[in-house]
Formats: sequence, structure tokens, C-alpha cells
Amino acid sequence: MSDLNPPTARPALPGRVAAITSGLLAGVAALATGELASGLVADWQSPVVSVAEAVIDAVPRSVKEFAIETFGENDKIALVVGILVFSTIFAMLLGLLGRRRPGVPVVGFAAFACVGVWASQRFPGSSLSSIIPSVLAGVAGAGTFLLLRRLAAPAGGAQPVNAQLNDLLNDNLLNDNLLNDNDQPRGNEQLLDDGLSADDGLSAGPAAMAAATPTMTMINGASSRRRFLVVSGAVAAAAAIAATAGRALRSRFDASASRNAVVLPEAADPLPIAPSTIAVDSPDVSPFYTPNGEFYRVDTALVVPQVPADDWVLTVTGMVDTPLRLSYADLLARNLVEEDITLTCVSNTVGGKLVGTARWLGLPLRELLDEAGVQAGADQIVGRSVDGYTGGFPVDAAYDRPALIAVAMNGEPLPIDHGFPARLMVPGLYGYVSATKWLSEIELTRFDDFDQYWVRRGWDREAPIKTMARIDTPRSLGKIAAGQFVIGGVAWAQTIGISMVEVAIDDGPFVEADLADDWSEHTWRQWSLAWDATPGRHRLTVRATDANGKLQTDQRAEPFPNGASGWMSIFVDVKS
Ligand SMILES: Nc1nc2c(c(=O)[nH]1)N[C@H]1C(S)=C(S)[C@@H](COP(=O)(O)O)O[C@H]1N2
Ligand SMILES: [Mo]
Repeated sequence: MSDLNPPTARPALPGRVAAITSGLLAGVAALATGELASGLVADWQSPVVSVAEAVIDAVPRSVKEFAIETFGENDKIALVVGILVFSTIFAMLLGLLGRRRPGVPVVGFAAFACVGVWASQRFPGSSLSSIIPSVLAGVAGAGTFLLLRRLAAPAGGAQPVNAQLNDLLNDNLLNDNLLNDNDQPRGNEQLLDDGLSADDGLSAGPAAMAAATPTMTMINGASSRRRFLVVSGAVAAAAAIAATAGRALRSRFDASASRNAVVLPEAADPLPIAPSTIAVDSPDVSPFYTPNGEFYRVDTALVVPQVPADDWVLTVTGMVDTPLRLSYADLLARNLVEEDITLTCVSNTVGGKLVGTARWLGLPLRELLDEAGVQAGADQIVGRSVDGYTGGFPVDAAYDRPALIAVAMNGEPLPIDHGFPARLMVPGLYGYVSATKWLSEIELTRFDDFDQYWVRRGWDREAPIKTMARIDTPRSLGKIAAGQFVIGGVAWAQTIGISMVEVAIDDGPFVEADLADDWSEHTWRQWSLAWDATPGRHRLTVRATDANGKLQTDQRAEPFPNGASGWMSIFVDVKS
């Protein structure tokens, strides 16, 4: 006991629980401030979203694949939750460290803000002002922490010995270089520490506390603890309101009102309505046209870009004689054409669902290129998105097939998820190179001069879609009744077409399936095969041959780096 400092010379420390709580609430205040700020200006983003998007762009493929395998379609939600969990743990740790050194959390929140500032400035087009949400978040975090810490450590005067003992037991360091501008009697540390952690006095109220504790110190402790709790509660409530308000304000920038106001022109030369003979007679085969709401979605955007049609401009740049600039109205005023095209994602596994067919309305890409005048030597067309994404494909693909700048999908303006106001659509090429959504620029360049988004991450430059057959019914590992069953599915070989689909049962021979009528070499083709199913477990294997007579390869390949291949095989249990 002899080495106890005189009471008046002892600086106060907030209790551990109070310190962690201060850090946590400061973190929550920072995040909420970022959300609120993001609701103020259209191109101010939530720092959490900016950082999450930066993570999506930065993580190696193996991590990305792990995330998709583990969380599936929820991978983006998992990322946001991960960032929130990391931020709150980081903030609590800062709170704890700030118990002795309040400068640490201040630096910590500044660092936190810097990450947000960096993430907000990753694109060449980012406005400088878009750093503001992160800066405000950092200031709110540091400020809230200092305020709460001060309320949690109102000490410096006389303190009961048990508080000092508690300090000695908890800490060995006695010479803290704390800010100590408080004038409250000592004794709160233990109250906050014990009280908050043991949860005993929270409902007792100051009167009960005062009655139960005879000394002045304890009465003051109770009231200062109460003040800490009240302010903490107020911070939490304000954060909830700020975050909610930010979200609500942000919905102002939603592009759906703009999309709803679009009046689509008629195609100059509309495609006929497809006859019913393009479909096989099975309700379990994927519909020929994939409804927009069921069309797969793949992109790197955490928050779908919201581009009102009136604000949208498309430029044609790079190796052209005359750079072009079109508004949405300019685009709609052109002679638009319709094309039925089956889009496929390179990440689609054998038998997977990342493929769909739609009727697209748009401007033939070649018309725009001819107007701009493609210069000799340009061999790559790069589509740039408002969100920084890029895809790139050979200039030839704009001329040897009906590539579009598409504005509509199955008779509706492009859904926002699928690229409103406009996207590229090129038959026969995987979406990552061709189908840039929220298109803002078409740049003519050379493959030698520019690597697009996924090419920088190791995927192939050239990405023709591989011929594939898929079984839609029966389901893999499904159970069906013995007797007549119609096996069915779809097969695709875009730009070539499908001439044959064959199915093998167990180790039996490949039998030719019935094909629905061919509609276009750019769309998939439905197929079916009547099967007299016998009880037991059976393996069904399917394979397609393209219109050039080329059988799809049975060589199994994973999607990386240029698309999956192999024959789809499933097992099915037939009940007697
Ligand atoms: N801006 C942007 N466009 C994009 C992508 C993207 O991440 N960002 N992903 C591409 C990929 S990989 C595919 S498969 C298609 C998917 O289009 P969908 O979501 O309309 O089905 O969009 C392409 N266009
Ligand atoms: Mo894709």
C-alpha cells in the first residue's frame, strides 16, 4: 500500500467496459455518419460500400471463389457484414487502448477515415468531394470517443482506496500520460467497470443507488455513470436515426423513377413473335425467354449503379476518326433493332444457371463504329461502365454478328440490375468481355494496350462461349416415379447453333433427343427425350453437337480461365 500515489495526484482511467463501450459507440457513430453523408449527394458513397467494393476488386481469385462457394449469392452481404464486424471490433479495441492513451483512438479513427478516402478515390472519374463521407465519419468517431471517454473518466480528486486497489490489480502501469481535465471525484472507474459489466445498477436508478451508498463519492459516481449511460444511449439512438435517414435520403438517387418514365420506341424492323414450336412440351424445361426477374445477375457492383437516363451520356473514344457523344434521347431516336440472344457467364459451371435468353432492343454497334470511323490497328472494343468496370472484345465481333448497344430486355427498359440505361450485348462471347452494363464509354484500342477488368485478374482475353448441353428435368439427385418420364433441357452454341443433343442412360449408348425448332444461332435450343424409367438409381449424361457438326468436348474444365466444359451428368432415383 505504501506505493499508492496521493489521491489528488492520481489521474483517472475509465473502466474497461466503459472504455470498450466508448470505442464501440464511437465506431457506430462513425459508420452512421458515413451513411448519413452518403444520402446527401448522389456521388457520395457510404464508406462501407466504397471499402467493400475496393475489397471486391482487390481480393485474389481464390478468396473470391471461396467466398462464392461459402456464401453463394449472399457473398456480397457476407462481405458487408464482415466489414461491419471488423470495424466494430477495431473500434472496441481502440476504445480499450484509448483508456490510457486517448490519442490512439483519434489516430485510429483517422486511419479508418483514410481507408474510406482511398476507397472513394479509386476511379479516375471520382470527384474529390466524395471523400467527405469518410472524413466526416472519422471526425464523428474520434469526437464521440473523446466525449464518452471524458464522461467515463471523471476523476482526479479524492478516491476511495478500493478504486486504487482495483487499479493496481487491473494495471501495472501507474504513470499514464492521460488527458485529465476532469473535476469529478475518483471512484467512478470501478463503478463503471463493475456496474456496466455486472449490469446491476442499470435499472436501480440514482435514488436507489444513493440510498444504498452512503458516501458522497458514490453518489457522484452513480450520477456520472448515469450521465455516461444517458449519453451512450443518445449516441446509439442518434446513430440509428442517422443511418436510417442516410438510407432514406439515398433512395432519392434511385434510377427507377427515370426508368419508369422511359417510353421505348418500336423497333424499326421488329422480330416476329417466336412460334410455340421453339419450346418442347415440358413445364420443367427453362422457358425459352428468361423472365427479367429470373435472369441471372453477375457483376462486381455492391450497390447497383443508379444512372438516371437524363444524366446518361455515351461516348465513343480512342482510335476513331470522329469521337461521338450520345444522350439517351439520341440513342432512342435511332433505328433500333431487336435481337434474341442467349447470354452466358464464364463462371457458369457445367449444368449451372448463369445463362439466360432475352429479346434485346438496341442500336447495332457497327452503326456507331462506322459513324465514328474505326482507325486501322484498333483491334479491341472496350466497354466502360460508370462503376469503373471494363470489358473488351475483338472489333471483328461488332461486324460478324449482331452486337448491340441494348436499351431494352424482353420489352422493358433494361432493369437497373441489368444495366439501365444501356449495356453492350454481343452474341457468342461470355458476358465478362462483352456485356458491359451501365455503359458509359466505348473505347477503340488495341489488345496490346489495354487489359480489361477480368483479364487483369488472370482470365483469358478471348472468351468465346463453349458449346454446352444442360439437363433441366429431372433434377440432379431428384426422385421420380417409374414409367414414362420426359427428360429435357437446353443446349447452346451461340453464333453457330445446335444440330443435335444426345442422352445416355447409365452406360448405355447415346440416344438422339428431340429438338425444338431452331430459332436463332444466337439463342439456346430446347430438347427433350421420352424415357421409360425403371426403378433404381440411374445416371443421365447429355452432350450437344453444334450446327457445324462439332461435338462438345468431354474434357472437364473449371470456369477459370475461359469457361467450364464437359458433359453434364446427373443421378436420379426412380421409385417403383
Ligand atoms: N458494369 C459491369 N458490367 C458487367 C459486369 C460487371 O461486373 N460490371 N459483369 C459482366 C458479367 S461477368 C456478366 S456474365 C454479365 C451478366 O449480365 P447480367 O447480370 O445482366 O446477367 O454482365 C457483364 N457486365
Ligand atoms: Mo460473367
